[in-house]
Amino acid sequence: MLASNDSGAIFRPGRQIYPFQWNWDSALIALGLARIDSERGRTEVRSLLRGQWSDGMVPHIVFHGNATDYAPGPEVWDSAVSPLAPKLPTSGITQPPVLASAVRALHEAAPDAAFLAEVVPALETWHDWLHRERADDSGLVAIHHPWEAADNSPRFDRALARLDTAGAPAVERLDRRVVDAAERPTDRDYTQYLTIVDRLHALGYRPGPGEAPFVYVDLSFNSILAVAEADLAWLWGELGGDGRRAQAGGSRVRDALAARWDESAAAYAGDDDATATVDTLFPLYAAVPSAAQARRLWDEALWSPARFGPSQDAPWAVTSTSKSSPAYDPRRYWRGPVWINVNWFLIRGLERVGLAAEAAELRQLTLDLVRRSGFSEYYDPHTGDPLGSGGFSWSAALTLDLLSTARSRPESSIRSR
Ligand code: 9WN
Repeated sequence: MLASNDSGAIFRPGRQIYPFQWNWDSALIALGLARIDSERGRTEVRSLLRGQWSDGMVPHIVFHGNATDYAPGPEVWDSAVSPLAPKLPTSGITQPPVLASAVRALHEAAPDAAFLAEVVPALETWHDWLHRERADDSGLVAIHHPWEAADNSPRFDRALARLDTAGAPAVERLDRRVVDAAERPTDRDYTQYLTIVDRLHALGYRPGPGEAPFVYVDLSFNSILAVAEADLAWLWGELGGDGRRAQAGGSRVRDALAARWDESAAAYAGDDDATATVDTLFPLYAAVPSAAQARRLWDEALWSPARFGPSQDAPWAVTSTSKSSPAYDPRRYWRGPVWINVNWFLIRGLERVGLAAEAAELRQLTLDLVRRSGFSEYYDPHTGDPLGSGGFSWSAALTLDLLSTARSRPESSIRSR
């Protein structure tokens, strides 16, 4: 399936809807390929970095070709408006920085010092850019568009409602030609997304202090950054270089995430505490919770039938929004469905905090879901139905990663099964 999405230089994220290269899709695909085809994984990383801006930002989409079946396309983004943009057209925003973790996985599977020398400095400038351009007072970094994290997640509703969308650009919905409208963001969502793009474009994609039309401190983005900084410091160690900035950056983010622990919710407080989305569990990925907090997060939130875990009427987990939230919408994109990448992040977090049996349970459920419904973009938690784009690359690549890490479990645990 992955081979059918492969142009040789980039993997398209899905058989449908997405014809270009997306940032965290490519990183997760490269990570999943690490043990299978590390050379192809390295090509994916190189292709993505061709889109890096001169100030360090690695954009959320790199438009390698001229496909016309995606909106908003390169002409809307018009990255040439900024002198910082590369020649290759790109979007003007970024996405969760998984890439350093992918490069570490590639290096662990098949060491290649020349490749590290080529890409590690680029990762350093991207992470440094995030702390510089997106700094928040608390030590975390902010996102400037819902597309930098999880599009229509209810956690962004309140911040988006504050936008003035008068004079918004016309919305073009090519996605709904191939996917049921009920599984995608609404036109109102798209009006807000395009309003932000329009404003950011007018500011050359580099808003000054107080100018960004949308600012949100996303826990998923920051948790991914915390892990990526630690991985980058490790990569500098392999290279014999100086990983001190990365190490310190990662620790700062982890400490600031730890301060968001909410004792009454057994989860972390997001920017909008009225919404309960899976974002509030993400610091688990960065092993932020203490042993006692991790236990409560699993029992009372992640695996709770009333919240994110499997229940009688919705046996597939983890839901992207809590089932007890009024915003829960089980088929609409990031407002309820199960995503394979979310499960993968949480499995890795459970392993990191030592909840091995719980990690194995979620891994098994995730593998059962793809066995039942194939490699889809997301899934209905009630029926397990595949939703969104079919033939979804990161769902396949992360399945490879889950399978290969299951195989490398200690002998004793394999024998005792
Ligand atoms: C907008 C490619 C991307 C993912 C995002 C996902 C979705 C795009 C869209 O698809 O976003 O960037 O058109 O909906 O939300 O996480 O990277 O798979």
